[in-house]
Amino acid sequence: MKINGKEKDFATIIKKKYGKGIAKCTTKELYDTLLETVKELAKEKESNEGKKKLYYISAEFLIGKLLSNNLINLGIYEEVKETLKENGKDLADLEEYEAEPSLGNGGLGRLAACFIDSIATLGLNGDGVGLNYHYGLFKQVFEKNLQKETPNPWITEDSWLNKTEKTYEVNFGGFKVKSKLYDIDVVGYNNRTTKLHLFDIDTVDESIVGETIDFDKEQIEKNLTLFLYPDDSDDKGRLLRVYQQYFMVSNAAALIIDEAVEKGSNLHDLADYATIQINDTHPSMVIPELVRQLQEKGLLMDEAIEIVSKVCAYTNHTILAEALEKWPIAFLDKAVPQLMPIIRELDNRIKGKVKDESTYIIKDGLVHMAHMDIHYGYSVNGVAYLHTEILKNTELNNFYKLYPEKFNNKTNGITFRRWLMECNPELSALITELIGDGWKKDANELEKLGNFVNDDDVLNKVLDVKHQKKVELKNYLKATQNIDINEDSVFDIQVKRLHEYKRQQMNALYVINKYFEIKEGKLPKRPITVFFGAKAAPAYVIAKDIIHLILCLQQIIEKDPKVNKYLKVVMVENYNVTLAEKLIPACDISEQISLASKEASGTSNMKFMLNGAITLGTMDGANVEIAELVGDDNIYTFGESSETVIKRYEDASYVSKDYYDEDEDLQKAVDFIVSKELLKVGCKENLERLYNELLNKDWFMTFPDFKDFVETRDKVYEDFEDRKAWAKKMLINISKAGFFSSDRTIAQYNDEIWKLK
Ligand code: Z57
Repeated sequence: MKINGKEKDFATIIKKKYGKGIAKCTTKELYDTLLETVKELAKEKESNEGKKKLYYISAEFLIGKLLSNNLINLGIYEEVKETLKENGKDLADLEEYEAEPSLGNGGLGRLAACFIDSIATLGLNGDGVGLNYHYGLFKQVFEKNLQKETPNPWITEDSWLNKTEKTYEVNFGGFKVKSKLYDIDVVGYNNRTTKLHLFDIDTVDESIVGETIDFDKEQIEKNLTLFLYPDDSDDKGRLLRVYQQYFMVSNAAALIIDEAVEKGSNLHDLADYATIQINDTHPSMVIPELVRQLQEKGLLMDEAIEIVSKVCAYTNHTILAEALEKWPIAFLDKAVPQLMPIIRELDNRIKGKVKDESTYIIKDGLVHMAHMDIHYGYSVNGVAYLHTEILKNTELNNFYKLYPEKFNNKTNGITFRRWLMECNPELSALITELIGDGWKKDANELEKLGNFVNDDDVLNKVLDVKHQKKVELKNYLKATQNIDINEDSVFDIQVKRLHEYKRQQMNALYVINKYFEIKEGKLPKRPITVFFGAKAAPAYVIAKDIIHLILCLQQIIEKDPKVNKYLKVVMVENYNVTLAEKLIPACDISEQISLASKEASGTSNMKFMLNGAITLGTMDGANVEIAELVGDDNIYTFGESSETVIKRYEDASYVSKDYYDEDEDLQKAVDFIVSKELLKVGCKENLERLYNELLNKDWFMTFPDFKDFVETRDKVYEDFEDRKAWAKKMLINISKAGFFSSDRTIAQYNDEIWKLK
């Protein structure tokens, strides 16, 4: 590898630094040195310095561990791995040593991370802007079959953060703070870099955090960037969150103005220098804040608003009402009083010209952030075809009627560097052996794999790779969580945040049903391992009850000698990006079972498909596009359509009890939640609450889909036994995954929204 133009090898660097060979070094010494080396290499790479720049502002960037990812993108992964191996060291140990920065909750945060990887790789002039949370998302531990949350520090002395000199003053109601900017260099797979800008303040006090994640929420100076708000698609709204969001966007706006002026902007032409992508409503206050800062620089209100409307674009990631932020005026008056007059002005302008009151920004004492985004942004996009259609025709129809030209779709994508090359080098090597390595730069080339669907030798190799990844997962879970797995069982996996609309509870009902079948002597042809991985928001009671149910089932089935040979439930602890990278390549069946219309896109569905898992899913989110691409023979879909579901909500006609009364199997499964057996290992309060919730409400309609789910899933297990036919399905899924590269998504954002050179 080259550093500052000179050829240097890792062994020489180590020798110089520690006066000994690689073989004699500790993991920490090796890790620290590689970190430093990668940082230096990243600095040498060029970034795009074009006139117009994209600022992707997001409250979350779930970047995951960076060492191996950076080695791959720098093109020195193999070299480093080999050198370590020659000296009796394993790169995997260094990977384990690295702390995972959990600066995101789930899909939305991971999407932002994939996007900056693709922005760097495509060589676009674009940066990420967010917050440097000291603890990120909580660490999940299980105790007595319940989720406990503990703090998860990730910033070590030598981290990926580079301290910069940038600092801004940010005013809150009654006090002000000084920001500090930390940058992470994002290395593209193309000799290019870009930056992730994470703002922080010096006064944050980690010592106010104890064993739990509770802390004094009053002392803003001490806690502003301490934690990532741990909710996902279920925003309960809190004052601290408003402080965080304003801190983020006020810094972002100042940075944007600074950088534009530095390049020669007179601010009247700011739209030629900057475009902002607002990731969900969390950064929406950037609209009034940018207006405010432009006024401070001497621009008049009219012009400031006009400029901001040419700069800001909004992405919607959900139709769940509780995730569309609406802040009480009182909150904003207290935290950011300087913004309220501007927000009122923005709202009055709409009230002066738009009749449809449902689109107003301020209603009943609440500020509707998404409404502000749509009126004052130049683009509104959804994240999958179906999602965008639902926005246009239902959820945001009143806005669509006002501004049809603003609405567009950008189906999500994932970076194949992390989600194939890094997590599955074996499959990557097989693909390259078959079609060359052009797919690494152009994911559409994966289509060429279609030529091998009748090649028995290739199909066997595909199965071999899958088996190897299953063995690797088995060994990893044994070593890290002391879990025993049968690698010859079918690996059926549902990993994602715990939310009722994602319907982990329906998956659990299936497990109960299977448990009964086995007890009655109806044995599956092959043992089944059902994996779950999920964190629940700490305040989301029912979500935690569902975790409780799954952990109790795990225990009961484990202890049942009649059943445990055929069925196993594994709820992995602390599901995160690192675990995703181990679970996904090992998966046979990808559970994507959200209630149709509710999952905006999903992105794990894409990662699973790319790694040769077959989807069992509803016609929701990006599953619809997966089905379209692979065809009916290569995906298993079930359940009611989004139209049916939407109608059912509209006429409020759903009564869960009716389904319960009709279906004996369902009844048995639901009743088991509060059976003697379960109450022996679980908590009465939690289990009864969950039981009642399902019986009396079942808001996400698991009962109507239950029968179809059971039948379809049983069919999947049956088909799995024809190994050749199954391998063919796997290969077709991999060959059709190219569309879901985030390089494609980002190219579309650029062509149709940002228009960067
Ligand atoms: C989040 O992870 C998503 C949406 C939200 O509004 C919030 Br808050 C968090 C997810 C969606 O649920 C997924 O369906 C989608 O794939 C992902 O965002 C990325 O677009």
